[in-house]
Amino acid sequence: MIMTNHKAIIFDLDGVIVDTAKYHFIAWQEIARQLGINFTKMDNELLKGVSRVQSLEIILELGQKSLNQSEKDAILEAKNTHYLELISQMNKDEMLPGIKELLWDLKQSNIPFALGSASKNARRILEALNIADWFTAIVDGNDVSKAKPDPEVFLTAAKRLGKQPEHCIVVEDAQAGILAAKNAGMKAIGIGQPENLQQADMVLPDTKYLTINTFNEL
Ligand code: B16
Ligand code: MG
Repeated sequence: MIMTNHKAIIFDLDGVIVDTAKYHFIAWQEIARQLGINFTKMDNELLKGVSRVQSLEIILELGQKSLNQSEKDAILEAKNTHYLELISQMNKDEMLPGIKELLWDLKQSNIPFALGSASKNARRILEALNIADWFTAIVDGNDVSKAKPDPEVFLTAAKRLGKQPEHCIVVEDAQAGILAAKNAGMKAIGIGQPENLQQADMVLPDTKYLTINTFNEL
């Protein structure tokens, strides 16, 4: 099926293109251990799509701890240094199922796509995966001041793509991201369990079910 060519796709990074959540978890768990806070894999779900600063606030709240700003800054730096060490070995084999083929198909069909991620490390990750230059635009945590569910990240991506929001389809794995897409006036495809992604226009359990034809169904 050939798709109408005015559409554009905006991809979230963690949980859609690659599973960086497992590395965030290892780095945050080490921080939590040092702070004497119990931090489980289930707690880690709360951090998906959430900024680094906000993630620390959530962990401190879980442990009912308060820190001053310079202590928080030191922790944020330590967490990111550890995270960067962990992802330094990342390569294209870590892309989630079907994603590389999908991005390639979009590229071959001249359907533009952008990244819309909360991560300040997004560009580095796309470069490690060798796909950074496939994206028409990369909008990440360095470009925006308001976190998802605010629509800023996706509206900025639409602007850089030169597309109206109603012509953009967002692919997201986090509830805050789906809400951000809807707040931007865009269509949203959720990856994961429907109960966590209720506002999505379509939910798929896994990236392997996402193909170029999926975008025609919306
Ligand atoms: P960084 P996404 C998000 O990526 C992650 O889901 C979230 O867990 C992380 O805290 C956030 O990026 C910030 O990452 O510390 O690298 O700036 O899902 O928006 O692509
Ligand atoms: Mg995500």
